[in-house]
Amino acid sequence: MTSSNRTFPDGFLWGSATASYQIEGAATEGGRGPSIWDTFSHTPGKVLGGDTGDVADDHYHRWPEDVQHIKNLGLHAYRFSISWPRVQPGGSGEFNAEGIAFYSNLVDALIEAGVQPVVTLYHWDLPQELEDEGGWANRETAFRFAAYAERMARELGDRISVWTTLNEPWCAAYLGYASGVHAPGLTDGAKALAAVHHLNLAHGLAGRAVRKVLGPDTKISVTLNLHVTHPVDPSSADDRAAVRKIDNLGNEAFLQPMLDGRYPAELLEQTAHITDWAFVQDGDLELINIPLSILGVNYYSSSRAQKFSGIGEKREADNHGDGAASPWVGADDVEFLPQPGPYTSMGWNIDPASFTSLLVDVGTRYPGTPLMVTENGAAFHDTVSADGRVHDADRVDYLYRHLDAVGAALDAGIDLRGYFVWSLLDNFEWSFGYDRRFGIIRVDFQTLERSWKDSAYWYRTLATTNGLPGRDVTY
Ligand code: GBH
Repeated sequence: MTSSNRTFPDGFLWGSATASYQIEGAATEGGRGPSIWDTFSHTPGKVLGGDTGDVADDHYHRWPEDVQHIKNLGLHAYRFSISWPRVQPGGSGEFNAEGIAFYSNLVDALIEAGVQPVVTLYHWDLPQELEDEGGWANRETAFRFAAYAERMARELGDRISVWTTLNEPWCAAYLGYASGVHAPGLTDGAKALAAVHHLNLAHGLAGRAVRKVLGPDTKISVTLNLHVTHPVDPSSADDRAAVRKIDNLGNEAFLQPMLDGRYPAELLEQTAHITDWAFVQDGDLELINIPLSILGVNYYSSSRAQKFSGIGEKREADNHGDGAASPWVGADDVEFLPQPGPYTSMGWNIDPASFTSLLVDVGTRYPGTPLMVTENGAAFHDTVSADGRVHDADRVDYLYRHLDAVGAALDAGIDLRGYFVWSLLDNFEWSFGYDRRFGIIRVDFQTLERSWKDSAYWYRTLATTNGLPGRDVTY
């Protein structure tokens, strides 16, 4: 087998990632309550092909097999999320012992297999009862979230290696409440900005609650999908101003409150015609600005923006179709131009160089906060070959190029502790249903059988040797 010369530091954490609604299924079993994604996916027209997470990968029943796959892949860590409505069906009050036992058993099995559990407390499946009271646009949700986090800390305790409060609050706020392509499907910019703040508050309150139970050294993280947006014309002040607006909404709205204890004045100014930000109360920023043990970064693609001219789109190319509202609240004078490609089957531009610059930029800006790549990966139109296997050379190539980009950030001196491939399994890809496959393990959605793609064998070599394998290998 050929290999590149790139090796990773000793102790670099190799993992894979999933999320509860995308893999578990068993939506009405074991005392689970409904989440906003059950409601959304069962609303006609919201998800491609009418797909729902009712069965998904049936991980709720097949988790022992999935833990075996994780072990056989040689992974050191597994990032999964807890379904809040499975452990607390209404989002407040009564907890559900059966749901808690499911995660407790999973955690025990992972540890038994030598795999560190990395938990995400919120990967978008809000209990529907909380949405009925306003969801993330309602301040109270942040306090409910902290109570749920505290209970999980008591139940799972020191068995958890890293506690991640939120996955991609950008998506939860803007895709859920502004563009409406994610649950709960609202298109209200003011609510989306309130959701931004209440998610930030939820992060701070939950991190504090977990540390109150398990001690101040407990590893708390958050996962952000940081946006790399390039100006169409870097020499144009207008285009650079357009990119700053996107950076403020996409990155600074989370980084600055969480890591610096403030909202940028520019963000408040550029959205003043949407909201007065009165939902930010005295003391909130102190509550949000907790010490972060690790900053999780998800990266898939980059974008290109300029001052609005009428030739571009108000949102990035993401195959959601024309006419969807923009997630970029108040940025009416900004437009996105298509990237040059090549693309994944999500229509996302493949741009590993922007991954390096993102990691170097954020790592340089917050030198005291170690980074972890909590998601990176690609959907392609996998085909099953005559030998019954998926020879996904395109995914191997994507992973190779992005891991080389991670290596370049390490070479630049960035404190980067690990990498989690998205995803362990093909799964429910949100508004695209089962049509887009991100797994390194194929799932046959008829039989629910799992089978390793070439990328899984490739990733096992990486995880077990700590060296980047070449791409020109067949398995
Ligand atoms: C992650 O989201 C999720 O954490 C994970 O659950 C999901 O399965 C995975 O990635 C693959 O999608 O055109 O305005 O929508 C990534 C979400 C995708 C959000 C690209 C921003 C482009 C902006 N990101 N998207 S827009």
